[in-house]
Amino acid sequence: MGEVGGGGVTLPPGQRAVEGFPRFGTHLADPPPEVPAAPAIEIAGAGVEPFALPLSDLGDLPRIERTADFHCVAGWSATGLRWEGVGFATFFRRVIEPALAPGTTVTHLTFQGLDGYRTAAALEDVLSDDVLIAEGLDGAPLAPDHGAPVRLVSPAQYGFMSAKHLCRIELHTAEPREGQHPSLVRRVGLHLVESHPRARVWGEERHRHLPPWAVRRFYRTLIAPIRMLSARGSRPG
Ligand SMILES: Nc1nc2c(c(=O)[nH]1)N[C@H]1C(S)=C(S)[C@@H](COP(=O)(O)O)O[C@H]1N2
Ligand SMILES: [Mo]
Repeated sequence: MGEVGGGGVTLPPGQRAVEGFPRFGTHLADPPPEVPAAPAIEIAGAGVEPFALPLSDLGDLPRIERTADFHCVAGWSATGLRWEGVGFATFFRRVIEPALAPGTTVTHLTFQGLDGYRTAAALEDVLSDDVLIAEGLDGAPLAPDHGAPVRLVSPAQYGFMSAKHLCRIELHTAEPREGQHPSLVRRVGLHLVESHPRARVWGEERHRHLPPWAVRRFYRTLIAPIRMLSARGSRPG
């Protein structure tokens, strides 16, 4: 079972609680991307004519709040984060599904950030009740470091599924296979840590091919350098 973290919180297996919520990611020291004047989420891919939903229209959808821990696959967990935004299932039913050509069976979605980051999730995993398109964290608008203007948050999956600076969602009828970053160097690096397609934290689905014990120690060695680099590009605002 999981470890008991600092606040007495039970964490998933192989996770350790950290103080606060560090900025962390394959963006490394790159500063957070500029938010466009009229930000939107583009929807494209299987069964849809591409379209864009202005973020200002998110306000028409019901708002929810979820308090959850956040688990990075490298082994750190931030505890007790209070997210606020639109449930992803609501977004899917109200925005995406009505635009789908009849007979299209979406199985996977790619989430893309303004920094070019991409990650693919199984539809059933992100339709879970705790998955949000988050606009707020702990009572304030989402800071640039944590994914402004909006990000995906899927607390039951490792953090790499929770794409920050969300600007595009692609629909697929089978699992897409691609790296998570436009830069070749970072893609090769990411290939070594080839992520699990489901990434569910309670099943410790860290790596696509290797068992969790084989990667835990190696992943831990990545925490300090990535955390240091990410902090260097930080713009908390
Ligand atoms: N756009 C974008 N989203 C991203 C990343 C990134 O580099 N760019 N890194 C992922 C990883 S590996 C983690 S652990 C979390 C970290 O979120 P945080 O920086 O808010 O702590 O964001 C995920 N989403
Ligand atoms: Mo991560």
